[in-house]
Amino acid sequence: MDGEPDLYIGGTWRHASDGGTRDIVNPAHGSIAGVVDEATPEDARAAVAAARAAFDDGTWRATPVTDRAAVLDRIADLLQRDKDDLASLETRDTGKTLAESLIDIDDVTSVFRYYAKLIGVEADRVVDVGDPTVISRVVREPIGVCVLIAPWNYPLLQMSWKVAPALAAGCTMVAKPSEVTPLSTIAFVRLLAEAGVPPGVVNLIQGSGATLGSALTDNPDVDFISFTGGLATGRVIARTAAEHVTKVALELGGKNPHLVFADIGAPGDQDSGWDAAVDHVLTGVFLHSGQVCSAGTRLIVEESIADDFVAALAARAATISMGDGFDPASETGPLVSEQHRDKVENYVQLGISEGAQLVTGGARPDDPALADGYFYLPTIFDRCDRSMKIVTEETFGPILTVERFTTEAEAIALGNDTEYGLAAGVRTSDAARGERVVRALRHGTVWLNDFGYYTASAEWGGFGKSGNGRELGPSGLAEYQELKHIWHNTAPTAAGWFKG
Ligand code: TXE
Repeated sequence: MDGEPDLYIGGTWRHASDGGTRDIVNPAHGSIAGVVDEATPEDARAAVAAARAAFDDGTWRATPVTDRAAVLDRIADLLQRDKDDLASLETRDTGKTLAESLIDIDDVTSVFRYYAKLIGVEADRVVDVGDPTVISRVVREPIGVCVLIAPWNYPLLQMSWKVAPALAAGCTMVAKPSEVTPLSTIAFVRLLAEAGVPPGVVNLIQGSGATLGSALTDNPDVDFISFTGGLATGRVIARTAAEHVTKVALELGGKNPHLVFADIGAPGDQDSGWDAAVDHVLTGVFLHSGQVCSAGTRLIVEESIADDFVAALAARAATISMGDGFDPASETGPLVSEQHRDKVENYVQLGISEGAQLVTGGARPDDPALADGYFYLPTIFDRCDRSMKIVTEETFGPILTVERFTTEAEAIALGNDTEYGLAAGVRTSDAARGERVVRALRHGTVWLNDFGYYTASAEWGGFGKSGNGRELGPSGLAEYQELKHIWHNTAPTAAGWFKG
């Protein structure tokens, strides 16, 4: 960045082969946050070739598991050593609050620690084939060369969910952060050699997905593609990869329902779940200005409490403090780019024209201090229904839609009535109902009386068009492994099938 080479190919930092660069924008001010090299398709192909050569050379996959785990632990140590710098880069690049960026770096660290431990306790499976002279076992081997494509909302976090298990499994890889937010990933890759990752194992390119995409995904040297991003891009990647029968894992966002039952109590009741429910619905949709794949963007609330609940939410939404992520008073930052704010504004106009009732927001803030950034007010639409695109399409902005129900069955049907299936929330004080509803919802993560939390040791991923495959947990490692059945006959005799 800023004169330093930003492409890391075969263990060497390089500029783009045609000298191209890209300005990176700080969305809180519309100012330039840095200038980075912009790879060409030839650079991307060189990165894949370097990862292929490093995999075929076999050094990393032959490194004992305990040594690989030690490298992952060292990466975690270095992440903590550089936590403040990495978090600052993330805030400059994405606009999110520094408090959130610091949490992100802790979460990134946990992912490396988790896979360092898991790889150490994974065991091969011994299979009894009924013949004492045969040793039969199923072993795990690295899948090979991985292409890791990450989005802009949680740049380093999403990349770490891919890099950590890929390294643990013994794979080699090409990482491509979003061209909108590459800064933290560049700094992170600089730590890897220091931690002991050999040259060629992790390669880094940056630039436009549209330009580099086919060099990365239409490439017979690639064994696995892990992608997090939008549905449209995910479809293109899946189609392209099919040509080479390359395995693909996709995390494509969601349109996540948050179901609130009237039994949560009432405002002011002693020990009522009301305040917690209002707070979690608010946080679930407006954290990071709604730029979260699991944001609870659809409030599905029981009719008898709907008016009061929406009024309580709107009152709190209007007090959310927006600003530069470095200002400790800011509770949320801007949208990531001017282009993305245009998209969100178009959705708000669409919601109005579809007949949804605008309760609060629906505009840019009028604070002149925010005029150069890409800020947008927390927005709530009431009286929504399933015919509206604002209810069915992912807006990825600070927009909450409200639908109402009268029966449990209706709430479940609404919660499942989406082409996505990433995450859902349920609020109820009735434990039996809670269990019934969470089992009936077709989503990859369901929170009961909570919202938004995850852990490195539990799987993350979606049903339906939210994608396929899982990140985190044991399955997040298995994505980067092939299974091999080894049949070893220790006392060979003739098969005896053919008589001649
Ligand atoms: O995503 P893209 P965009 C959703 C959200 C958002 C929409 C579009 O609704 O408004 O997607 O966002 C790379 N081959 N999510 O356009 O294009 C790209 O360079 C290979 C949900 O920013 O999917 C970047 O690194 N790669 C989401 C990454 O794909 C390609 C988070 C994601 O960009 C490519 C972000 C191609 N042909 C947006 N085209 C989530 N699941 O959390 C682009 N890329």
